[in-house]
Amino acid sequence: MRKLETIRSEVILEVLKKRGIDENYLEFMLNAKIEDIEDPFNLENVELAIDLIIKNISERKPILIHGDYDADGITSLALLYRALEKIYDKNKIIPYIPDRFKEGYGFSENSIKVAKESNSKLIITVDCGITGIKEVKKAIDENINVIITDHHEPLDTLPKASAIIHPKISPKYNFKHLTGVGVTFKLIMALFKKLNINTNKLLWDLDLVSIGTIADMGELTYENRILVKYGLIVLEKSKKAGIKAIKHISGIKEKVSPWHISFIIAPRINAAGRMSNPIRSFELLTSKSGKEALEISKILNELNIKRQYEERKIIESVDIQIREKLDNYVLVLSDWGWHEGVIGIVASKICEKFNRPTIIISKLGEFSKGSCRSIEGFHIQKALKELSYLLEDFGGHSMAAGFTIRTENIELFEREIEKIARRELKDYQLKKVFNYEAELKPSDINRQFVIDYAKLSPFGIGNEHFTFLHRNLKIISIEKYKRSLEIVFSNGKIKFKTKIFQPENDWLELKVGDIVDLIFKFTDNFISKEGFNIKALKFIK
Ligand SMILES: [Mn+2]
Repeated sequence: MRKLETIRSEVILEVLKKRGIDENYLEFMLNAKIEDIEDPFNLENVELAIDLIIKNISERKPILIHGDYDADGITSLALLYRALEKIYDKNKIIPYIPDRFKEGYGFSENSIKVAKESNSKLIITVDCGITGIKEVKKAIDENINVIITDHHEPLDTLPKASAIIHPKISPKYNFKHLTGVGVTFKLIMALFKKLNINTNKLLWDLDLVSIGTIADMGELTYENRILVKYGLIVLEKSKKAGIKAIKHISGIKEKVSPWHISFIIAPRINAAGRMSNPIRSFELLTSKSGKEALEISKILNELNIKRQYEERKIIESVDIQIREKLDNYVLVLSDWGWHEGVIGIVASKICEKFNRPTIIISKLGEFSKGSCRSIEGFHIQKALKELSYLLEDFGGHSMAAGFTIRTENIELFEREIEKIARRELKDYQLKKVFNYEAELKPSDINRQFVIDYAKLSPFGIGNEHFTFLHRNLKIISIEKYKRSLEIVFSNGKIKFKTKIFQPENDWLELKVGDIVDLIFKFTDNFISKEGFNIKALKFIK
């Protein structure tokens, strides 16, 4: 029998208890293995789907695989392509990613044209399609079968596809929070099992699953926790030319953590779809050539720099609009000339900073595009659904969504969504609070603490880093940079280093020698030679 991991650090057990994590789930967190993921055949319609795939393969028909332009959609597509390539002629697998600017999000009608031209009789969507009622009908009219695999919120009516694979419409499937790439992974697993192919081979593609899951903000609980945990190990050792190249070009030498995915890898993969053609990122993740992969990585790096520039341009110009609207529950900000490819990231930054639902609308002409990010307690996709009479189309989840709107409707939309938010949210939910989960005392900090805390990784959504209060920390150094501050605290025994981006005035007034009580979180690479790396949230002097 295998030895079970446990947690012995008292202060860590205290926080876990507060979070409502019982013994069973803790045991799962610490000990679950890849064998413990759910049976893919519990997904509704999966048999139908794989029979159809096998039929098309045995008839030697081309298959069009339809992805999406974000990191989840691109990793999903690369994953499916890599799997099909193992069992089928790769010239017969036709990858398709819609153009964000011309076609927008979702199952694209244009893909049906491409399928027809290539004589494909089957389209498989990944990370999209659940709202593609019209498009599926069109495909059927053209005698093309459609398999939809998706994880976005289903509407009341589902498309009449040959098979829809979606955890939320699968009563037997327990875990509802797979992202697009997770659903794709399960479809492939089922397919390989059916064909009696060893599914262990597929585990080497979990690096893609971890990238898509974290980039798409999938919660890192249950099955996602296992997929990401193993995926991070694969990322470390990945033999994929594309993964090696992107790590090389962005200078990642250390252990890869969720932070690296969120802030380094995924932004580069996303940059292609935001600023240019997303197919480049797909090519990167399916490339067999180190030279080609390095060239693509360089291009992605440049596109990422361009993306940062466009983003900063909006953030700097939007400041006055925000100040005028700070009494609102929802921040609806709109203007001409905002780059459509970056409005989602801008929305998430502003949402995070002001702690309220944020909608950024880029006015384009007769129609405009909006991107939304929300906070706990306000289901943004449901709010859009309520206002669908004002929208041309919309889709998404509780915390993030997107839509197209007639430019003349923006004002009315802003008034109406504000009303919904005032009905759904209470005033206090808009206030940023820095509650800590436990007080960390110098006596709590020892080897056991460090070992136990690391066992709980990967941290992220659904498994947040712990928030601690540490009293009487002395500031031993302060470095000022253009956009950030670096402060090192000490409790006499160990040092705590933090970076503060765009620090508010109170932080700038701190001096070396000051003694403060500090509320902070640990960071992904929380341990270093000098001590702990933390994210300081608030101090009390
Ligand atoms: Mn997705």
